[in-house]
Amino acid sequence: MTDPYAPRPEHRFTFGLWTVGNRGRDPFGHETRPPLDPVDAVERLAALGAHGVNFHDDDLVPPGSTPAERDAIVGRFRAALDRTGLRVPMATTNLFSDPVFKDGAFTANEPAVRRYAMRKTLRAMELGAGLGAEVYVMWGGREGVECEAAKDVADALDRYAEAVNVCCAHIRAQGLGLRIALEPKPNEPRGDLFLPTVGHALAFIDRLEWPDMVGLNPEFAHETMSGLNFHHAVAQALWAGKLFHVDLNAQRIGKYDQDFRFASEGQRDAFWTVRLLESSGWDGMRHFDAHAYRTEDPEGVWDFARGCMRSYLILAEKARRLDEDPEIAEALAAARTARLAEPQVDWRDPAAVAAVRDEEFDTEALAAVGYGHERLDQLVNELLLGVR
Ligand SMILES: [Mn+2]
Repeated sequence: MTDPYAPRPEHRFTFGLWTVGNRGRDPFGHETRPPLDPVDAVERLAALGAHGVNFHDDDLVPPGSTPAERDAIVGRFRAALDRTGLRVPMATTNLFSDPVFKDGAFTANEPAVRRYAMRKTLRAMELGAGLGAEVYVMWGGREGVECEAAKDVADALDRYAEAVNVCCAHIRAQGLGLRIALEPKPNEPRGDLFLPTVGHALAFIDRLEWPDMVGLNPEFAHETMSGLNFHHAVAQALWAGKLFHVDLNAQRIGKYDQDFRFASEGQRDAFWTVRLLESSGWDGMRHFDAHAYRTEDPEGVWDFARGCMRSYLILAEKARRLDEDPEIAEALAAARTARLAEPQVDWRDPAAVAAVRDEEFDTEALAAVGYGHERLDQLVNELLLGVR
């Protein structure tokens, strides 16, 4: 019997080298797993049915490599991609591990650090584009502060915008064909990070030189850390035409940045996210920015990777069943769900605006209506719990 939840490349699942290559280090303990060769990561991911692999510059080419070493590493990696058919849809830069970035990268107070961060990013964009990447993710892991006195927020945002504009200018000048996806996060590793949520990042994009080149990479854990609704964040990014990439994982509100296997926590939020992505026809990558528990040996990493993809496919099937369920359809009608899509007043027509100003309403009758959300929500719950 064929496994209905077996991942295939057309499902567009991707993993970062840093995700399956995560060695289990945490702020309190050392690595529990040996290093993973990027070529082994490519082969294992391809065998599992993934579509692609993404990387930070330093994940692939260790810092301090000579140009000859760099070319040898990239050549060997490219050969593994050619052999397996795995793609590199996204690339990014590590602007957080090197101590030089301890006060920020694009928003460091020292101008030479900012220019070094730009240089590192321009070179990483060339590396990624050379391997076929079309999306460039920008996560400002050190763009923030603990000591409020030390950092002027408006200046920091000006410098952040300057750096994004420099990156866009380089993409245009070099014909790299990349779109930039900003990845918001509220905190960790800094006490507070700039561009903390999807909403902040959307507003920031409007102030850039080439706003059409810049969109979002929302991450489940990052919005959830703030107590926000990830499904809503993705929906607003889609509504704005700004969903360029998505980072899927699992997270509980109020905890450290957990980056757990997708849908291992927050199954309902994961379900609504999958339903949204699938029903919207969005054709971007379903990227898992997560890692295996520290308890795992090297084989447990592949259980983790398989689990992310299986859970997505199981939730996608649940979403299809929700849309085909006649009792749920009836409950959706009782909730008047489809009626929210009906525009009421043409604001370009002054007479229509004046008419709504003068309309009479029976608010008692309107208020007396029940919307049946308890029944609807329970039906969805029972579907998710496997008894429908
Ligand atoms: Mn991420």
